[in-house]
Amino acid sequence: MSRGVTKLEQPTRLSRETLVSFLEEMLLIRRFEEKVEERFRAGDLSGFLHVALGQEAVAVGVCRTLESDDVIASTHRAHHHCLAKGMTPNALMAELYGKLEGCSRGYGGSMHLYDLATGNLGANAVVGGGLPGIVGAALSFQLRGEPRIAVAFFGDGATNTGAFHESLNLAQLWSVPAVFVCENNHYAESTPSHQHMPITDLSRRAEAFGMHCVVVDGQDIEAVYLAATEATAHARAGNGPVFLVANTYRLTGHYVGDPQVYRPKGELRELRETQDPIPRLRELLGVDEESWSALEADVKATVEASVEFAKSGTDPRPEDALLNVYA
Ligand SMILES: Cc1ncc(C[n+]2csc(CCOP(=O)(O)OP(=O)(O)O)c2C)c(N)n1
Repeated sequence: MSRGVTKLEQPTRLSRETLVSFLEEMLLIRRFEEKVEERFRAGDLSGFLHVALGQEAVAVGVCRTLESDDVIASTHRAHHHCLAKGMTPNALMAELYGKLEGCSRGYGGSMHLYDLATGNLGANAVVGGGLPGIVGAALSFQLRGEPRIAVAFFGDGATNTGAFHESLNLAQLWSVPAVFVCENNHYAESTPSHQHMPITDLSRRAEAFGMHCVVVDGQDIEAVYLAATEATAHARAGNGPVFLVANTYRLTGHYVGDPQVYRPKGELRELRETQDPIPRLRELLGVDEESWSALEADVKATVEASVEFAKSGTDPRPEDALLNVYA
């Protein structure tokens, strides 16, 4: 697979205004997650954290094609999806700080982020765990005759789970309005995809079910947006589910603190130089230093404000620890 950044020669198909707004949103997610890493290393945050540096274009490109009452389900690597679907940085940061003001009232943390108000059915620590619920949500939209769609995000590793195959099978059989977005970052934890699956072309996973499939360069946000527009329109029009494969790269470890000894020497540096969706879009738009600094300042202010909001939040009471525990 080619890793070179090909300079986009065709004129952009989206307006400059739209692309600038994509750039702003991706930068906010990037700086937010870098801040999360920083606060985790400083000992402010507990738990286990997975960030999605490098994968922002998939989350933003797909979520921008959704309506507010469409729903998503995410994975253990969920911050970018949550922000792109409309969760506020304050609600997310407060959750990571374990505060009542967090999206899951401080009971969930990074892998259990829920926000029904923005159509977020939740992050999920179980690999492949979000897919069955998305089929159920899509089935309910179909049965009620609602023009809504349900979108599952998951990694390449998840395509090896039984839940993935069962979900795609039923989704196609029942022709539900679902889009399955595979963020193929070429690794499952420390295992490169060629060591965990016998095929390289992930679109073939969809062939087994006769499902419509779209494959896209996940580092090119304009391409992601256009591919997602096609995929979501297909599902919304009642033509059945779609498997959307976004080929992307994780420009960091599997988890915060991962020494990444499993990567070939030089891989990370090369990927950061050639596969970062943010400089790629900045270059396409020709954003000058002055505009970039202003953008950075805006984003920084939002991220810092979220940290202040989270720090001054309310700690859950120890006596409420078993609230909402049913089993
Ligand atoms: C059912 C299940 N099996 C194993 C794990 C341990 N685990 C956590 S993340 C991960 C890798 C997932 O890889 P992928 O789906 O490609 O997502 P990525 O981490 O690349 O975003 C594994 C195996 C788990 N959480 N759930």
